Amino acid sequence: MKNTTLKALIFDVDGTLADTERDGHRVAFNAAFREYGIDWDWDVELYGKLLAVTGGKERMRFCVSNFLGNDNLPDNFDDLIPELHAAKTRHYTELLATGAIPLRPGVERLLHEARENGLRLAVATTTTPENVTALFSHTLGEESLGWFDIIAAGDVVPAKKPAGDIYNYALEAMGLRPEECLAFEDSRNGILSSQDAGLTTLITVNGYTQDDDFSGAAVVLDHLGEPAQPFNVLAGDAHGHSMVNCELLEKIHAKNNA
Ligand code: XBP
Ligand code: MG
Repeated sequence: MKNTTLKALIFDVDGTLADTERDGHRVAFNAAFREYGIDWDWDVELYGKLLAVTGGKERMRFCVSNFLGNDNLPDNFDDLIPELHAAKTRHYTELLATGAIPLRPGVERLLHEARENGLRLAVATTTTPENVTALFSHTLGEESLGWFDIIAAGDVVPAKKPAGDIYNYALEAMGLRPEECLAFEDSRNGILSSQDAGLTTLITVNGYTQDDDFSGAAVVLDHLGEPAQPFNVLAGDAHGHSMVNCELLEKIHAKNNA
């Protein structure tokens, strides 16, 4: 057995810590389109297809090239994207401030438990840093931002998920090796990214990602579970547990580093 101890947990944000895509990001994109007089309304189904590309600015370009074309768009649409995306971020963070998007089951419990057990915490996400700050501030309180060694987010790396760059960035910032950490993800692009960085990965699926290919995941669950709300195991080995706690994480880590 390799001489490794579990030292840190690295979390994706969108879809993993909170179900933000359908009723958060999508709604904020549409509000920004309206604000700029752009005749787009991304419905739930189309947005699911657009999630193939991570990053909001990249997603808008993908929509032009693969779905809605540029017939009804202003001539300077590509130049407008950064401004439009800033408006989307404003709408999104305002929405979070209303408390509209809660954390997923088991997230707050696990974060507290991990801290009590001396595990370090980090975030690795493609979303804009302000969005992460807003989510934590409006769910766990502002002091929770200090719980994380590093919040690696957005354009801080040139290549977003599925590239492993954002996880490598977080690992480097923490001075840790991948085998000392576990990653938490919800999507195909997410696990491709975490695996590219060499991380053992736990998956909690959501409505948009339940049919994704999670080959190589340590375990695939519907959520992290609570004492009164056990998770369902969709694939992999949950070692007989019904919620994700530090004991289960140690078992998963040991098995995947044997
Ligand atoms: C999340 C994303 C993000 C959000 C939108 O992916 O792809 O782009 O959808 O946020 P992951 P921005 O959960 O894999 O990190 O508009 O700020 O990019
Ligand atoms: Mg995600």
